[in-house]
Amino acid sequence: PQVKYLRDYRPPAYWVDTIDLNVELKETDTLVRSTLTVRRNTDEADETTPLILNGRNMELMSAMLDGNPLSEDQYQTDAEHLTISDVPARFTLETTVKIQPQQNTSLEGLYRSGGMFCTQCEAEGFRNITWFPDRPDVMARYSCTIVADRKKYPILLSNGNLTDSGDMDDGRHWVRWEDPFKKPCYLFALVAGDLFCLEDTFRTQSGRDVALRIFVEHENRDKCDYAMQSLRKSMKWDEEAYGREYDLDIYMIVAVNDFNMGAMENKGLNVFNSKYVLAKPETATDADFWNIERVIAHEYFHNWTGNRITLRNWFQLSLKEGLTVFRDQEFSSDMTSRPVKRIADVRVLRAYQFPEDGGPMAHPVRPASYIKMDNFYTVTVYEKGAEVIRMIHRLLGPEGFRKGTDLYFERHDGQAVSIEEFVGAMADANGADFSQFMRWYSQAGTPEVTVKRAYDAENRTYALTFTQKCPPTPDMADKAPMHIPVALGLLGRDGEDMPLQLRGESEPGPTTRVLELRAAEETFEFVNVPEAPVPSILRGFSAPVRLRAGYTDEEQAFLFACDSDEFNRWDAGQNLFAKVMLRLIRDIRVGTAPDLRPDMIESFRQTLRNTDLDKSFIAQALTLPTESELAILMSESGDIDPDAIHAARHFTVRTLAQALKSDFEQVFDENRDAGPYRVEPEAIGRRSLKNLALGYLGKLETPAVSRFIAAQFQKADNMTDEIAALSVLSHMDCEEREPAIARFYERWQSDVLVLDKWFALQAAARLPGTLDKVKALLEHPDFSIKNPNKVRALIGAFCGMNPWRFHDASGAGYEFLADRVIELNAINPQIASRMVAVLNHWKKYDAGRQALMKTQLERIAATPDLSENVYEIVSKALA
Ligand code: B3K
Ligand code: ZN
Repeated sequence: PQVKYLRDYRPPAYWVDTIDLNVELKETDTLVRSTLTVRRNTDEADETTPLILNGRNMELMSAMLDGNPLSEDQYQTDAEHLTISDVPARFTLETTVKIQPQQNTSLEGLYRSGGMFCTQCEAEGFRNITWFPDRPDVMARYSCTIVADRKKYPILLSNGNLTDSGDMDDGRHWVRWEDPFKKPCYLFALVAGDLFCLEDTFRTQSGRDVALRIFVEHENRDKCDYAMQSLRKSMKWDEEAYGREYDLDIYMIVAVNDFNMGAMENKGLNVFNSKYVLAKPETATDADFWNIERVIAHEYFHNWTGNRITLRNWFQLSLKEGLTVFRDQEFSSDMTSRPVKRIADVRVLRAYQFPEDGGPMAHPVRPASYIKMDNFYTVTVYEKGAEVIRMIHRLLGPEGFRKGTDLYFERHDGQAVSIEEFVGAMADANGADFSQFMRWYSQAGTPEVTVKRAYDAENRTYALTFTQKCPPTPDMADKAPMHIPVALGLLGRDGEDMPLQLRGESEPGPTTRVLELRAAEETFEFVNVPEAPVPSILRGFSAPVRLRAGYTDEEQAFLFACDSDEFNRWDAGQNLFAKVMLRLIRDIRVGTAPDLRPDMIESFRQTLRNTDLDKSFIAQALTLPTESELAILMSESGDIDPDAIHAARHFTVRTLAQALKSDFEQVFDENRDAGPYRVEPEAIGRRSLKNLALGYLGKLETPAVSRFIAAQFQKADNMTDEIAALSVLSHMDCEEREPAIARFYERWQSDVLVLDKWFALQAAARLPGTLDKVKALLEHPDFSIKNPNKVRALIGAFCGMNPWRFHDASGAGYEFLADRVIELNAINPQIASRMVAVLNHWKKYDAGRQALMKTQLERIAATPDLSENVYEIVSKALA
């Protein structure tokens, strides 16, 4: 497999100005005729430069240059390219190919999902549809005529505006779409099917009416309202927050069941995994609703950050993804609760991105090389990319940031650009210098920031000395210091923020200051500090770093009780709980009886019963670090021990449940839903807290408790409560468990999305015998290995969310995963490579588990016809 390097990038030799497609959809062979107008890029090429087009899995039926059939000696084809050697400076090229979408299980290019046809072209799927320079810097104007059976496919969609349509006398019909905006081919889309359409309109700030259409299978017609509402909110928010107005007269969203990712921002025609569209209270949880709003917004925001301004090459992916994630995070914060959203995002970053940054797949936010681009749609490019944008936002302030985006849109609309153009606009609009800051884009690894504190009572000064160090990663040994914004406050003994005055300043400033670290070691000195403070460092998680502040338990408990910064307040609690559990892990491993200190139980209780705090916040604060999060912490100082981690966490939860039983019962009662189900922050907060209490109570595992939980399950009138109760039961060895699982299936067997929850919950169960159950479920008639949601629900949940059972010392979990990866490799390489990545961290376990994981990685590596996707992950893991 060939490695592609950023440093090798050259602009294309030929531009394509227009492409006209004619797609004849049939049950077997689909015919695609494409007419390109091509123009030589004279900066890069001369008359000796051949035209090279990408294509694969297609049969070339004919090719004509300026209307003349190409003879055999004028062109060459191999498995991936069509090369035409002698071409004029401008010409038209017409090719006709035959493709087989009904056999396309990779879900890349044109494929079938149930009764419909749909496409997924990002990153390099367009080359499965027709011959084309499949790279994002070639931007063309598209027109597309779709021809298909009228009965089976009454709805025929592509990008842009519908300009013409007609009937044929053989029962087929045709529709013509034209997209007035030029775009790279990864934004092309086509959909054909028999679909229900929910319609609405949106009036833009300049007074234009945009038709909004959501297309779903007829049976889902009652599950589109929330998605529509989310779309309208997103459109309004982008006008208000960024001054960005929608540009076409129509915006379409199509929900499909078979989809590799969450959704795709194709111009004017988003294609969505149905999971991020379909919802009603009986079938979707609070988390589902929140995700729908977020993903709808994300894809909508791409219209400006991704589509109008697109990428020069795939290395720049974070230019659109990091920025668009930042935008959707801000949108969600405005729609819900800012601190709770921030906590949820940082949880994801630490649980997935930090390990990625410390493992074999570590790569900078702008990767320098790749084998298969699909492997780089990562938490680093997306979530760390968003953190980098957030730091720019922090350094410039909201107004400076907005000046920067205004300039970016003004300068680069209609262009394919690089990250330099974005940061350049930020710098120019504000007269700022981001040259050192650019290292965030080129250096992988999570920087470690250590803080030393010194209070001088006599001079009333307080000095903080920061040192930063970025660990080596497989791609780079030595790292230069980064430009790190550290938001900071100082708490007095009374728990209040102190006024902050740095040495050299004439008067105190605001109580949260942003210190900018630039050197490997730096000291900041505060003056007029009346007493030794407790510092609250990295407020709001102002930089994606690991902080080593050397807090005592008492200081952490103090911050957990008093910090005015809610993020740091939550973080102090998590750090304290994690520290306590890491000590328990040590005790368990050496055979000491574990014990929980009464002051920890008391501090937990005070937060649980605190009526001044937002309920969603309390639920986040009292959700203990997960087994996976503890594994990450444990790996920082030795081998991960999944058994001891499970035992310590189980002990902690159970001890809290025993000690605070009546508190949990009371919290449960006080937070029952008063009226009908509503997706509103206050109601969501009550449900989160109520179900948190239920989860703790479940750990008591008495017959009375299991009866109580089963009763909650029976009574639930919404999916949030129903699944919460069932998932508590799923971990319990009680007589109510099986009947509840069976009843859930009977009730929901016709709803594929709800069944995903049913599969996932059984796979995540901590009971012994779970692996056998998972294997049996592979044979269940509602399971299909060809459907990515089902794979994620059953295989993903077992291997990713059930670390104790997956890492069973027998190695049975590893063998199971490898079997599935080998099976998936032949069906859907993108999904196979996502699944195999669970084994990336094999070197962090004990020698026995390491050997077992390595054996399976080697078995996968030796599989014949290994896809580039899986090869890249496995070879890096084994290196
Ligand atoms: N841009 C798409 C991701 C495409 C994935 C290609 N393998 C979704 C998004 O980030 O909006
Ligand atoms: Zn995106």
